[in-house]
Amino acid sequence: GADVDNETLVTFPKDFKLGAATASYQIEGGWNEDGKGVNIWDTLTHERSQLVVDKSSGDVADDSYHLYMEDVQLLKNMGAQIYRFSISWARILPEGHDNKVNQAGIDYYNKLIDALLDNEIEPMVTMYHWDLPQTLQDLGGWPNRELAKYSENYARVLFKNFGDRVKLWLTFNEPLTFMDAYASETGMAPSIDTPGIGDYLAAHTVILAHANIYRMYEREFKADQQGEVGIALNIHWCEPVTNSTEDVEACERYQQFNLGIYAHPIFSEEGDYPSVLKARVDANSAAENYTTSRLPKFTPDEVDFIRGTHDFLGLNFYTAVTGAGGVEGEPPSRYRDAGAIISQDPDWPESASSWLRVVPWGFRKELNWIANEYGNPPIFITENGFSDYGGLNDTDRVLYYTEHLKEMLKAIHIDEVNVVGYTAWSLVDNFEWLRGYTERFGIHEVNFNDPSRPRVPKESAKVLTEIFKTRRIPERFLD
Ligand code: PNW
Repeated sequence: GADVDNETLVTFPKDFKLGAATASYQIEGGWNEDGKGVNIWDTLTHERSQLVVDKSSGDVADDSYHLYMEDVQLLKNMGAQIYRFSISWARILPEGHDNKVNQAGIDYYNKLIDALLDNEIEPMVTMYHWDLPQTLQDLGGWPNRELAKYSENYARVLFKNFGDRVKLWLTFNEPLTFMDAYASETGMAPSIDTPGIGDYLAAHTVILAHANIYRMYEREFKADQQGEVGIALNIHWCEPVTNSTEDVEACERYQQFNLGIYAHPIFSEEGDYPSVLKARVDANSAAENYTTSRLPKFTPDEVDFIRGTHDFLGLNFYTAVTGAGGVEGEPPSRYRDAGAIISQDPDWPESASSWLRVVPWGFRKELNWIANEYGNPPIFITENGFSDYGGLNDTDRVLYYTEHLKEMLKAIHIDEVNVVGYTAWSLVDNFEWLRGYTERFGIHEVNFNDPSRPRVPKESAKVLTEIFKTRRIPERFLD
């Protein structure tokens, strides 16, 4: 590692970008206003509301469709340099296809982008944060490969309309999470129960879609617009339960099955799915009497086309798991295919979310794993955050942020991992998917019973403001 002084170690590099993140369905509301089409989260919350713990929806959410200037003001108050938000596909293309563009949707995002730039806040746009137009779900959703083409057509509309001002793009948010929407009938939208098959098909289409979008930008826009295109991937650090070869290899497989499934085709030098993924799914498929492997394959031309389609890697990091060698889970399933027994250490501090325990040192380890595996690409931390049940005095969240930022700074300064930016999840309390409004990730509190949806800074917003403005970790949070 590099030799660094104590002051440097707690200071953000000069060009490092700091800000906050949200997603369209979680904050916008305006679900049927001004020509927006229906998406799969509208459908799930309206027709299968029992899947959402408090039976709520994003029909109004934070009402950011009307109150976006308040969000911009919060960012401005914090001294944020960057705002990561997503675009609602069905607000731009109500029927999913590019034959009909909804001008009101274009106008909305133009107003938001212009307001951000007026306040010197850089927009970072996620093209897809889980809200697929229902018309495309009716064609099968992500397991249908045609969506790789439709995604490219949607992205072209975004580049044409916003690319003059938006220079940072993420094609997809957390494909790992939404592939699982095809692996259970009680999961996220569209909540379809085809484990070990539909989930791999969805992943396959999304990787092709990402590559199509990246290559189309290169061909049609890059020379002119000079932007950068990445993808936001999520992963938990996996800590082996013992240092036995079995447990260490189980965690390595966990990384390859959960991060490598997307990152290896795009970011590795050789491209394609990780060899361990192909070998295990092919072998399990044969043992389960399938004639064809449940994992679709890329042709050699596709491997070449996909490899290298990145300007940076977006990383959503929240927590860690423990991993042990062994096979668990029903056949067929991705969990069984991975052959790792995953748990969490009960000593790690909890949050309001069942899956999220606080393991800041896992962040540094994960960053190092990625840097080693993929040749130290620029990494932008697109999400990192903590859930509680609400309240302004969020000391656990303050600790979460300061500890994670300290670990990230060690990765940057000591380990020389190329981390270039960070957006906290989330700017405001919002619709937390199947957890509705019961779990809160916001650094600003929102009262969802008040029609004017007032936003109030929590203690965490105040500490992050201090960090954004001083560009270092305050003395009182150092050990
Ligand atoms: C991410 N898990 O989702 C999403 O990108 C956000 O929209 C979401 O609000 C945020 O993290 C908090 O949940 C995740 O179960 C959902 O491991 C679930 C998991 C991870 C991330």
